[in-house]
Amino acid sequence: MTVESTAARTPRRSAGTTGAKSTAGKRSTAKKSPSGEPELVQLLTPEGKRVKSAEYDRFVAAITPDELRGLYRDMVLTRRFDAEATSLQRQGELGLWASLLGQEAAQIGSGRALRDDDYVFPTYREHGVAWCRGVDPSNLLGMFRGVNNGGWDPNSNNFHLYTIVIGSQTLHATGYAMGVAKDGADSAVIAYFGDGASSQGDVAESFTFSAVYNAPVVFFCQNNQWAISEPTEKQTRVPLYQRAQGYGFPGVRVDGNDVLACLAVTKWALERARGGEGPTLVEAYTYRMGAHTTSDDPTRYRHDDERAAWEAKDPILRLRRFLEASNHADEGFFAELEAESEALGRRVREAVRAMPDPDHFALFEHAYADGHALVDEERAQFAAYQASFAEAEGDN
Ligand SMILES: Cc1ncc(C[n+]2csc(CCOP(=O)(O)OP(=O)(O)O)c2C)c(N)n1
Ligand SMILES: [Mg+2]
Repeated sequence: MTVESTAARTPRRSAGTTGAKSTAGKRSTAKKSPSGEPELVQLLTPEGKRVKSAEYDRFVAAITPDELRGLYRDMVLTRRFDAEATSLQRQGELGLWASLLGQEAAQIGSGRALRDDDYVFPTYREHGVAWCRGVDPSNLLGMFRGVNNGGWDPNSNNFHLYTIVIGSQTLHATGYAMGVAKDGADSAVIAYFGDGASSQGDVAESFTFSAVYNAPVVFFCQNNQWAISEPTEKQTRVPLYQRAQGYGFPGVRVDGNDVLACLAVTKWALERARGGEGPTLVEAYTYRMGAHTTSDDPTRYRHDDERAAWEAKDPILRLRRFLEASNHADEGFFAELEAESEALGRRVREAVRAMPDPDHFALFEHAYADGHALVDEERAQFAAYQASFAEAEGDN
């Protein structure tokens, strides 16, 4: 059961980790702590300290201060855009918005690991990945305003349209990756999905097919602890990354609030895909700081202290601490970025307000190439409905 807007559950006190004890097998790449709980791959602590990793350091060893500032800029601008979109919904300019607040590191780290010729299959929350792919943020808002069915050409940026049917894009990604392999290309495919989606049959099927066909696909699960009102422990009895083992490919849990770790782990998984080693499951352990969407009220099913605990692990704050401590960024950098953020907010606001309303009857176009009797009937019904307003106005 999930609840959006009409929840009546008792709020849960703590997200904790997933319910059952770890039973990881030998193919899992995450180490175990002495308590037996799985450890996250982490390169930056919440305090902004760099931690060494024998396995993953090589993927970020050559990163320059400029690139580190770039990751910070990506996260700040994505958060600013996201906040603007939430405000626009509250002002009635959008019908709905699904905020990524708290998930910036998972999305920017994995998004920046990709090459231009890789292909991305997102859910409806991947605004940070869209940013990395060069999709104009304003274009993400058309669908949420109800004026178009997508807003960008998927093939211009190798970034598929947002998918709201939970988990289905993992199948699209798997099929696409099987095609990439048949073409003999060395590009890779990445499919984003959530902890809730991991319960879908589509995801299980895509794991089976990608493993058996050795498809060059990375399954990037953002475990943000919630599927609307359902906590992760209602989705699984083992940590999600361990699911991969049963399908015959590796799974790893990464600190989803650590942009460096997400970058490194995704690069590793993409390298495997390109090298013909097949799929990888990356579980980015993170937190949905906001509501599921603007139609949801999370105070009905979770306590504020849970959010407060995750605020201490904020992905942007920890990179800022690292940049400051290592003298990679000064006050001038942060001030300029603040101004750039505000300019982005203004630009997006103006772009949304200027979006033209579509022709109402466009809704019926392209449903079938050669038309269909049912669509004709629905079009006629809709025309009568529209005409009823004109009559009502005439009566007054
Ligand atoms: C097949 C299907 N079932 C149900 C829904 C309704 N629904 C929309 S979002 C959502 C929860 C998804 O949770 P998760 O996969 O964890 O992603 P998150 O929203 O947390 O990013 C559900 C059940 C849907 N869109 N598609
Ligand atoms: Mg979720």
